[in-house]
Amino acid sequence: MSKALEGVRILDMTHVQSGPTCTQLLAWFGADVIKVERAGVGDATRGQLRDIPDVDSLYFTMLNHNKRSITLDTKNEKGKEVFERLLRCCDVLVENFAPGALDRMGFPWEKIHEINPGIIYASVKGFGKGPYQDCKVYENVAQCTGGSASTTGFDDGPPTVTGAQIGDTGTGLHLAIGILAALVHRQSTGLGQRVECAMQDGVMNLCRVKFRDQQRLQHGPLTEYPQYPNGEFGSSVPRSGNASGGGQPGWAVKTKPGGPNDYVYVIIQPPGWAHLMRVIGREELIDDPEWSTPQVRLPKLDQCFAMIEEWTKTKTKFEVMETLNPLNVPCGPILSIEELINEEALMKTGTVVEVDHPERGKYRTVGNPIKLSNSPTEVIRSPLLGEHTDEVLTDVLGYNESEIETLREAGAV
Ligand code: CAO
Repeated sequence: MSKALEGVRILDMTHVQSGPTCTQLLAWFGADVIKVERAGVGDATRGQLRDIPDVDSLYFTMLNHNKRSITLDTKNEKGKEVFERLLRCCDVLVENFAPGALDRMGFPWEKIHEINPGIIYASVKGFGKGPYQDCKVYENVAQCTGGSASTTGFDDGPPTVTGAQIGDTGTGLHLAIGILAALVHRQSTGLGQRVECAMQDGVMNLCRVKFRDQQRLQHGPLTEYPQYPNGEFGSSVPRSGNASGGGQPGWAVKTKPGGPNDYVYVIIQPPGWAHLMRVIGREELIDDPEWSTPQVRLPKLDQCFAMIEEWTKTKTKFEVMETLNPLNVPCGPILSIEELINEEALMKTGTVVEVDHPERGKYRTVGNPIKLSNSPTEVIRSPLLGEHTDEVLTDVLGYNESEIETLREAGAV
């Protein structure tokens, strides 16, 4: 079975998390991803947060599956020649260096476009053009500068970053979408183009509903936020705790036996109201004019969820799920990472995968969350540093043995 992106070759100059997320996804779809790393050093994450001495970290292995690794010094004169050859035979260049790094290597976009007019040049940067364009940026900086931190957490607590890596992984996914669009565009024009996604912009896109609420705020309080009706609204969208971001109220309520993740998120929709009240033993509220419509419930959502919690506290989160789901009451148990990584159904779909690595042995990872019916993903272990240098130099770039030796002697590879 052929893969969706078979025949597409990616020159992968990415490191850490945002860029590697993008190229890993493209590799899962079948692209030939050649990761360029500095000899002896490699992607810094190979050595970060190591759990086993001298073995590539899980941080690295889990973001670099299905890639080939070559070591190349792109600042070395001979290395630049190899880099140029790579540019000629690749469809896409992806990088997430600090701003201007490729220009400093001697490869601005104009030169890259001249070398290969068909190549797509895709970058992640912290910020777009503006006062912060030269700044280096990591995940939490993006969460803070993209509107997420100011709207996450509880009203009486500090701005809070979220565990989901919306700055890094989120921007990597945005970039992958841009690359795919540019590949389609190239089919009719023959030309590559620049694809850029700033982490601040990617986070803002994921915070779209908060920009909706900012403008609603000019017309009155945000009635679905926990600050309504008794709290204060300032001039900016406040932190909304566990309130639902949509039009239906929701909250995380406690369940049995009371551990840190024994909670279930329950959403109250008008069609589920009667079922919910019956289940929790408050049938008298079904038609009570003080409770029966969303409008009258809004000012007392805290009481609503307190009543529901009285019932959920007597069940496990899974029992609540089993009871409420058939009644069309949307709910979701708070699942811990431990529960998810051991979930058999997720292993069957390939969303959780076990991978064997020659140096670290078996480990589990999150596989490709996007399933293509004619292009299933096979998760292949990440490459060791420079594992494919000779293979790529020979098979892709056409160097012979003595030429490779010369490159080695010059310190290029
Ligand atoms: N050969 C020769 N030189 C190489 C090389 C190679 N194969 N690969 C990298 N280098 C050089 C770069 O050219 C750069 O040199 P200059 O400083 O002289 O231009 C240098 O190595 C370091 O690159 P860097 O500045 O990108 O790395 P850093 O560790 O200092 O910064 C990061 C890391 C992530 C903050 C920065 O790359 C960045 O802001 N990237 C854009 C935003 C981003 O993706 N952030 C998310 C990272 S995931 O949390």
